[in-house]
Amino acid sequence: MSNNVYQQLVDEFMARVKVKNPGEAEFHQAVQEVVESLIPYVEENPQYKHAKILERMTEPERVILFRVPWMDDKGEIQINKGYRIEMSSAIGPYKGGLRFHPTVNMGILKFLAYEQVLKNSLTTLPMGGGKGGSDFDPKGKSDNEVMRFCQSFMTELQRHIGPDTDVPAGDIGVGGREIGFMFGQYKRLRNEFTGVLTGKGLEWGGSLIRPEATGYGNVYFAQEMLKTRGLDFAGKTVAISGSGNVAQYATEKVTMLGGKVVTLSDSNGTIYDPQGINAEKLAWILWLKNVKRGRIKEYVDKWGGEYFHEQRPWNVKCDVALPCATQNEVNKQDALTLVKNGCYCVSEGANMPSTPEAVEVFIAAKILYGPGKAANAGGVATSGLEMSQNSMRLNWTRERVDQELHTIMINIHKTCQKYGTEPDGFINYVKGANIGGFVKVADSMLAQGLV
Ligand code: NDP
Ligand code: 2IT
Repeated sequence: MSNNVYQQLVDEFMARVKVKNPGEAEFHQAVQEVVESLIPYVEENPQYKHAKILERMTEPERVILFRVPWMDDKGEIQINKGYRIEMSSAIGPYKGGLRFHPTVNMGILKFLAYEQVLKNSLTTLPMGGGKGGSDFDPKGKSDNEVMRFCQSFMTELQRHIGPDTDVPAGDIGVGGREIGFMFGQYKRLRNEFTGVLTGKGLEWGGSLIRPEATGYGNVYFAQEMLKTRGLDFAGKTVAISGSGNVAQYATEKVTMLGGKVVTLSDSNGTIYDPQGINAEKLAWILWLKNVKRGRIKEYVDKWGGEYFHEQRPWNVKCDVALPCATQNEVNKQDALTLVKNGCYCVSEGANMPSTPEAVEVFIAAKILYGPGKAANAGGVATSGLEMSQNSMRLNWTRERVDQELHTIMINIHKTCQKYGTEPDGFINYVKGANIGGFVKVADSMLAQGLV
């Protein structure tokens, strides 16, 4: 079949998705990227076509939407929306993070849940896909306000989740503090101590390496990509965006491997430190972001370097770029600038940080480009390892979990290579990740009948 015929099938598919899911721009974007890879594959494998697997995967199994009322410190009543998208349980219980951010809406959570299904399949662990969260903004709230919100959120969510049903975790705005408050409320309401959430504290069922896992895993994936060209991180200049959980531990691992991280950012701007963010500076950033909950611009007062207000890191010259903040944070112009400045590897710690136009630039330039659903799968993979430890009521060592995470990332890279290598030897990781994640989910759906 010619490319034109495939394009027509993609256009028809997307026209239906847009009619059924109006106004959900990020969801449309995520689906489009996946079906562009998958429609040719499904045409060549008609068992998936006849069973309408792609159409079924694009409709969530269940969407839960609820009111979250809570009282702030002044005694004023606040109302937020709460969501859980249970996208697919084909290969295991629904699994995926919770995001608390004022931009959260149905389209954003459906895009994240959709990506999660394929990502979780790529890990090789038995996890379906889901995502949830709220338009609640933890910024500027007291610990007591965050606790009251989390308790109210969980009071409803607990009806719908469970260790064999749906296992949420963290994402933007949801870290150890929030998981603790939600776990406490779940336990109180259900009278059970189970692995219903991941990202728990080490003393109460959490796994070693889970806090590090997304950032470390992203760097392990980038390392595998670099290896295909005989390269490694030693002496390389690395630009990272964000300064939250994923960015922090990506910075740590790059530095451990001999690379130099020169940027971090938050929603206000970017810091640039040409000397590199070493272990001492990073320890201070962990305190700044996780304890003081301050802004990244405070870095330059303490350590020097430059602050670029309301700018992203992509104008800085680098060998490797790791976008670790949020969706659509790398646009076409950013991608062109990165490539022009000699960047040859982009590995996504965030979910869908590059716009479709930016992805096109990376693929056309044939640089190493690892999409989020492959490159950031280490976080959820280690959540899967946390679930295993909870089921066994055992705790594995740091070395063991790190080793398993590393092996999983190497295997995800191999899967991408298997399904994404083009006739000229170029590895199209977008295609590789989409097809590689799809096959197991699709075969499971075929086996389980029309459900
Ligand atoms: P955190 O809340 O810990 O940190 C988020 C960081 O990104 C902060 O520096 C934040 O800045 C910045 N950011 C958030 N929204 C925006 C925005 N709209 N514009 C600019 N900067 C923004 O979240 P995580 O580190 O956990 O998540 C980062 C990304 O990684 C997300 O895309 C998430 O989906 C993805 N991810 C996370 C995993 C995990 O295990 N945590 C696993 C896989 C993917 P500010 O403080 O100013 O808001
Ligand atoms: O996007 C993601 O993979 C996450 N936020 C982690 C999900 C999880 O269940 O650990």
